[in-house]
Amino acid sequence: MKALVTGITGQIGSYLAEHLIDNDIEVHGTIRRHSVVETQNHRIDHLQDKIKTHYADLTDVSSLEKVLEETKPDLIFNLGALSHVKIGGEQPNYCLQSNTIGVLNLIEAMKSIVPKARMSQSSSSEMFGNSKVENGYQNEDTPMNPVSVYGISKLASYHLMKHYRSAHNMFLCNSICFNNESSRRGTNFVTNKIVTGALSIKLGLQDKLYLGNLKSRRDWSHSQDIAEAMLKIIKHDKPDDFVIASGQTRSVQEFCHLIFSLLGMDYNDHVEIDPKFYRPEELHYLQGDSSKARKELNWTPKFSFMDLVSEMINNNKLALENGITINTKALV
Ligand code: G4F
Repeated sequence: MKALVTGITGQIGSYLAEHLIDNDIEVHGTIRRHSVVETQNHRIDHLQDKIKTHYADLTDVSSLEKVLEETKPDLIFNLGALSHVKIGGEQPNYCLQSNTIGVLNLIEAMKSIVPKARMSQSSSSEMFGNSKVENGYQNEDTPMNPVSVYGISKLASYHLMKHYRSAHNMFLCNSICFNNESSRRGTNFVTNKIVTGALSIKLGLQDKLYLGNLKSRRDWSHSQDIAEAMLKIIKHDKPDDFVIASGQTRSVQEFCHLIFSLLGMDYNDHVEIDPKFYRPEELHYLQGDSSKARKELNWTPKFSFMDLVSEMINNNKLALENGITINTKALV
């Protein structure tokens, strides 16, 4: 069996590649041209002799057709995207091009070249926006009312998947992923910005950490658990949509308090609010109900929240102590 992973250099992509290899699946991944070639593959460097990478871009149909012709995959995982919500608002046209038109390009290329293949789209809990949540949880039936260009781009591609599935009888599934983190997370996402910021303060490398809205709540899982769910979703006996989440919600403030406390500090002494990190419109509350995936796919997360936090602290601490440069002053 052969898989093609777009976005293989990203956080989930790298865990998914490892998981596919462990399941004896041949792994191909697409990478884009990047001006800083030295670091672009750092999450998959350890896999270079086990996977094959191809240059392609979701916004370039001919490159997608070429890679599908060359690899003829059985499974396609679309993880490629502009994945940062705030940057999506700063580059709205590109966000829609890559996250929506890119998905359309991939589905159309798949329809003509490998129509019997299966595809999983990385859909996002950002699609829910601030829709009313009756019992405190978002599930597959919760109304979707996005509050960001990124959320809108993901909702449109979610519907493209559903439409082509029913109109053209294709095996297309949506993995509706809630926030997921690890020590491989970019430091411009809030969890790793806090962990690397707090560690740098502890090691005397900086004094303050500047953040935006501390009140918003997120449902944070480990990305490795999300990657494992994606394989179960695509291997299921029918194409369907599944929420993948821990089921626990915490505020950014609670996350800050925990990380600084674990490092023997009080976040009030170091964290300052900078309005430039606020979103134009905030998604306030996420807590996912993944009972459908747990029941139908027998999926359960392996990592507890504290496992996740410990891994993030320990691996980043090791990196900083070994002089590995980590950008702890993220711009977003
Ligand atoms: O870590 P974040 O940037 O993640 P966000 O926006 O929830 O998006 C992530 O999860 C989505 C799934 O729900 C994915 F689709 C998406 O690709 C991505 O992985 O921000 C989390 C929260 C927000 O409420 C933000 O306003 O943290 C708040 N925050 C407060 N200060 C900050 C900061 N976020 C960032 N990035 N930087 C700050 O300084």
